[in-house]
Amino acid sequence: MSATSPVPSSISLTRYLIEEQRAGRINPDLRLLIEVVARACKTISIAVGKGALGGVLGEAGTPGEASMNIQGEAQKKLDVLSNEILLEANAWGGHLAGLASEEMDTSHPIPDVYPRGNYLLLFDPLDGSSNIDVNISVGTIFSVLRCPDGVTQAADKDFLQAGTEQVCAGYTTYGPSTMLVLTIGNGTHAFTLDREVGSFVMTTRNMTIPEETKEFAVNMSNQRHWQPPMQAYVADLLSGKEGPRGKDFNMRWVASMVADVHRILTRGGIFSYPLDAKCADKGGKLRLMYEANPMSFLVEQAGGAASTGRQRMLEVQPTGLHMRVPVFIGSKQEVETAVRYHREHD
Ligand code: AHM
Ligand code: MG
Repeated sequence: MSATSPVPSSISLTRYLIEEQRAGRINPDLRLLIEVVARACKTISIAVGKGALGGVLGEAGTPGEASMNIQGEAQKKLDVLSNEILLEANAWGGHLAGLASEEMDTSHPIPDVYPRGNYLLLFDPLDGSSNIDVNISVGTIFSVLRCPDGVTQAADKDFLQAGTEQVCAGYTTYGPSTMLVLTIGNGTHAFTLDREVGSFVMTTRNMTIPEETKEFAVNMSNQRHWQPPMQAYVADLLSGKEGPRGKDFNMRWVASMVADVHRILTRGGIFSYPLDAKCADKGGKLRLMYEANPMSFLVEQAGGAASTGRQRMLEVQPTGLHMRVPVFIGSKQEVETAVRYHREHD
């Protein structure tokens, strides 16, 4: 059972942020930044929720010629729309020195007409977008860094900071309910969107991931492409009670990282996207700066762990905005076990 604590009375995201500001844990600019991202996520939630009625399903671009992002992936209309919503919402507030997104080749400057601030915002505007057209949960992931001193208009190199430098991270999951899960380095907290009132309300303070688990998440169809450590690790998971792990494991795979990590933050588990023969030349499938790092910060703040299999995720030094990494994230003891297999089966 998860040791998460229920919230006694209704605390809106705004109230939570004001209280954190009064306690000296965030400043007004970071508070504004989080409020603006949350507002943009509400707009994305409305677009996602309209589904086919909103005319936003399917691929972007012209028929027969899909629009591609820098990753070489076909963009969905909702990928493009969500990216525009986040860019537009964040450009004018004066809290940012630059933005970067999964959907854009290079970082995005703040237009000259607007003041600039001290923060850098990175996001995956709509993660799991292969699930959009089949009405399965998708989400927005974001990470906030400080802009290096003296820089007012950030360039790509200014974003290349290890995950330990994040001052805030979060995601919104657009599922049966829309939830925002947030950390400013003082625990991980969940807020549920009250659709009638239009505000996020805290529903779990201090999410806590059980240290042990009997549940793993991986795309098993890649098994034949995995490297020896992952082969050995999953073989032992699958061997159940009779095997060296001494217990039966269950498996779940939504193929939306946000949904899979949300389940793990709620009831424990391990999420993995290892190196495999298909993605080894790129370094992995998932992106460090706006997928793995924010999720790792959230999971560590909830008592879990996150690793590449060989290094603590938050200590990886990024070499590019779209750098990819192998990912093992979730219940502490299980992540440590996966890391041990990497040491022992190299
Ligand atoms: P995306 O950002 O292009 O949506 O890709 C990331 C997604 C993750 O949400 C998910 O864990 C993974 O890709 C699923 O990959 P696969 O389809 O290989 O199982
Ligand atoms: Mg993604």
